[in-house]
Order: sequence, then structure tokens, then C-alpha cells
Amino acid sequence: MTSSVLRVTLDQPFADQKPGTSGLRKSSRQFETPHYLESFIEAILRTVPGVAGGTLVVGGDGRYGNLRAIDVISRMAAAHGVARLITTTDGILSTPAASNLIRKHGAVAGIILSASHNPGGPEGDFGVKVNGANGGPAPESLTDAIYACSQTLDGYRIVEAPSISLEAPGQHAIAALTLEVIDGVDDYLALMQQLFDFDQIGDLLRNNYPIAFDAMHAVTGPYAKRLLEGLLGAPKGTVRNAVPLEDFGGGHPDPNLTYAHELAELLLQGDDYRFGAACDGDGDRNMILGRRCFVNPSDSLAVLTANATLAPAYADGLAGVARSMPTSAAVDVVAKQLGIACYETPTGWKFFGNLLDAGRITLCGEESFGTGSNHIREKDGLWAVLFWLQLLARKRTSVAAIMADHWSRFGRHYYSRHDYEAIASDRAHGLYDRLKGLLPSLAGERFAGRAIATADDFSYTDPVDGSLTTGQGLRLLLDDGSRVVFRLSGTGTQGATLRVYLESYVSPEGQLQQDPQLALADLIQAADQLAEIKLRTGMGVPTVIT
Ligand code: G16
Repeated sequence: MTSSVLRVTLDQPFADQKPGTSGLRKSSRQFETPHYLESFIEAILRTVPGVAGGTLVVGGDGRYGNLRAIDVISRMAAAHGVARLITTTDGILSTPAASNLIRKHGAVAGIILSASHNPGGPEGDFGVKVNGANGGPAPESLTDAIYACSQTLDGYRIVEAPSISLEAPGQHAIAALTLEVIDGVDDYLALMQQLFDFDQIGDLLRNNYPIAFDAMHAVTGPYAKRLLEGLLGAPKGTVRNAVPLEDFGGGHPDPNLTYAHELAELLLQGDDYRFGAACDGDGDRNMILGRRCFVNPSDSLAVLTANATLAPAYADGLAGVARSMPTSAAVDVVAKQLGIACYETPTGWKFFGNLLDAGRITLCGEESFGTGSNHIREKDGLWAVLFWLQLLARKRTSVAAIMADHWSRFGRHYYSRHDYEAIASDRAHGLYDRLKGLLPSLAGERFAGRAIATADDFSYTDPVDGSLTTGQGLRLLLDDGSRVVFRLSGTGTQGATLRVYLESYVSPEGQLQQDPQLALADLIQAADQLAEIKLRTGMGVPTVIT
């Protein structure tokens, strides 16, 4: 079949293609605007080093727009001289599995089609993420260069060819490009088998240890089915909402207590299950639940760190750990006791990349339900689920007992995040800028009965390459170790989302209360007063409380 390269001229570049925390995330409708997707892909293909003659990985979370985007990317990659493009059956590829494929095949980059935990469908969101040759989210230097390129674009190149069915594995040609359709699940499962003791976990799950996993009609369904119900022998039906749907069944594939409330109710109010977990749209986030027990993501990182040697992959101990700034300091306490380094980075998985590549850290995590290790360069939802199952299989105790034991050894970081979503952008920025302006006058002032020790806008110097990142969140560090952090989300698509992170520490000797909202009540109230949240947003309560 002959195929020719079409050169499409653009009258003017799209102004709104600035990637956020996690790539370019916009409404599906915006991505359907003529030439919008194509021009961002053109900017990627012109900017990523090694595209001509190289290998690319592409796939996505199955949301509306996934297959169309893979078709466009394949034909544009062919026009840019990419030698080999690896994609998966039905184009279904989780973000962690993509990271693994990039590394395994020596790809120059990966293009992951997902708006993560944002809703999908024609009226939902779509997204394009770029990962580099190390398998991790592109560093800011690369996304900035892609953005700069998109802003001067005069056109793009695409091969004219019929679209190729991705229904089954196989090899196809588009001009000189080889399109390889592989099973997206096999390689990921093989990697997990190297990290964990499947016999031990299987023994747990086959013997009256009912668990529930909610794939939220998103990408992890096919992975979790083969993993939990196949390899590990959990009963059929363990994986709920297992079929990926273009609109996630109308749901919001964000594994937290609000959006995964059905699962949360099963575990927190019922007695049928010992363990529950959910992953997000593209499979990199995780929520862990035990019977009547929610595991805060910051605590989850601390528990995995404290017990890492129980998993075969980490039996020799950890090089170090890292957490994003708004994540609680629970892991810091564990790291100190283990005598290993603990790094505090800005929000965004890309900031862990250099530390992982340099071998300075083995585990890392974020309060936003992301946990991962050096096995790939992305956070990994099912990996975290397996890690917890590994702990449970070894300890033969409950999630609640693991948490109680942890707090009795290390103390407890009461922690909560309050999200105010879809605030009018000017109001949110007005609130934030006002607070930022107040910072210099806050040190030494009283706040919720404590003194403010430090009030600053977090900045980070990467210890590996020395790069400086500023403006990463407004912090109030109080004299008793409590903290309040204010940040504007980098992943929303409607208006702005204000996140307020609240944390206070109680030592093992201290009184352990039960409900974090009560333990943090004075901080919550003081944060609202200082930032004038209710007044300025008109919202009486947060949209989501974690
Ligand atoms: C993305 C990044 C995460 C980061 C999160 C922050 O998550 O991959 O590393 O923690 O954004 O989101 P926000 O800026 O809204 O607080 P994801 O799962 O959307 O890719």
C-alpha cells in the first residue's frame, strides 16, 4: 500500500497548550477541535530527542478519544520517521505499564493518553502525557520546550493511511514505520512477579481472605482480573467494575473516599471484606482500605517503608525515600529510625525521577494516592495493592492492626486534605495571591494556639542536577511540628481547585484520638479564617475531604 505524507498548514498556533502537573489535560471537546491534538503531538515529535529512527510507546486508559489519538499519533510518528511504535490491544495501557514498556524496549519516549482521575467521555476530559526515555514523566525542561514549540507551530505532518485495528496483537506497517500491537498486560504482570512473593500472596487470597478491588471501569480492570483472579487465585468477582469504559460508566475514576464511596462503604461499614483497594483512570493511583480502616496515602508510604524488607524486591533494605512536600512527614519519622535519607520534593512524580535514576531512593509517594518504587518511573496503583497484600500475607494480621502497630511505634501524623473544586479562576487566584502576600508578616504570629515558625512559598533545588523549582505551595510550619499548606491544583480542567493540607503529629506517648477531622479541627478553622476560604469561594464545605 502506498502512503503519502500530508503537510497541514496552521493559520496560527493554539495558545492554550501549556502542560500542567501531568501533561496537557483539557476537555474532550477541546481535543476534538480541528488540528488541536495534532498540533500538540507535532510539538512533541519535533522536540523529543531521538524520534527519527527511534522507538515510541503509545497507549491510554481507554477513555473516549483514546483510539482516535493512537491512530493520529501512529500516522504522525510515521511522518516523523519513527522506526517502531509499540501499542497494546485496544490501546489499553496503564501509566505504570507504559513506564515499564518504555524502559524495557529502550524507547525514546512514551505518549500516554489519559486525563488520569478526571472523568472521561465526550463531555469529560482527555489528556496527553509525555514520558521520557527513563520511563518517567517528562521533566519541566522538556515540557517547557514542547510548549515553546507548540507556540510557534505553523503546521504538522501526518501520513495518509487507513486506521489500523488494535483488536489483536500483530505487526503492521505505516510507510516505513512498524506498528507493533502487543498484549499490554503480560509484561507488567511479569514485572510484578519479580518483585513480590506470589505464592505467599496467593496462599492468603485462596484461603478465606475476601478482598474487593474496584477498577472504576478504568484501565486497571484487565490487569487486576488477570493478576488477582487469575495468577493469585482470588474468587471471581473480586475485581469490580472491571471493564474499561469510554466514560468510566459515568463515574469519576478517582480512588478516594468520595468518588470510590461504594468500595469505601463495603469496607468501612460492612464486614464482608478484609481488604479493599481501588485505582484511578490510568492506574497509577491507589486507595487502600482495611475492614473499618482507611489508610491515608501518607501513612501508606510510611508503612511500606517501615516494612519494605518483607517484600522480596526490597529485602536488602532501601537506599532512601522521598515524598512530595504536601505529603505528611510520617515517612520522615520512619526514615530517620532506619537511618536512610528522606527527600521532600514538589508535587508531581517527575520530581522523583532524578532521585530514582541516581539510586538515591527506592520508594517514594504522594498524598494524592500515589506510591511507587524504583521498579519503574511512575507511581503504580496495583504495585501498591500487591505490596499491602504482601505485608498482610507475611504478617497474617489486619490492616487496622498494622496501622495501630505503626502509630504505636512511630507516632501518628493526623492528616487531611480539603479540596475546593471548580472555583472561578480569578477568585481562587485572588485568594491565593492575597495569602502569598501575607506570608512575610506571618512568622511569629499565633495560629490555632501555636506560633508560626516559618511561612514560605516552597521551592526545591534538585540534589542531582541542581535545578531550582519555585512557587510550589504556601506553607505554614508551626512550632509544634504541625503544618498547613495551601496549593492550587495543576490537574483540574474547570476553574481552579484549592487544596488545603492539614497535619499535626502526636508522638507514641501522646493520646491517639480517632477521627482526623476532630484532631485537626482547630487547624481547619484557623486555615479558613486566615485564607478567607468560605468568604472568597462562597463554599461552606470542601468538595472532597480526604
Ligand atoms: C498528577 C501527578 C502527581 C501529582 C498530582 C497532583 O497526578 O502525576 O504526581 O501528585 O498530579 O495533582 P494536583 O496538582 O491536582 O494536586 P495524576 O494522577 O493526575 O497524574
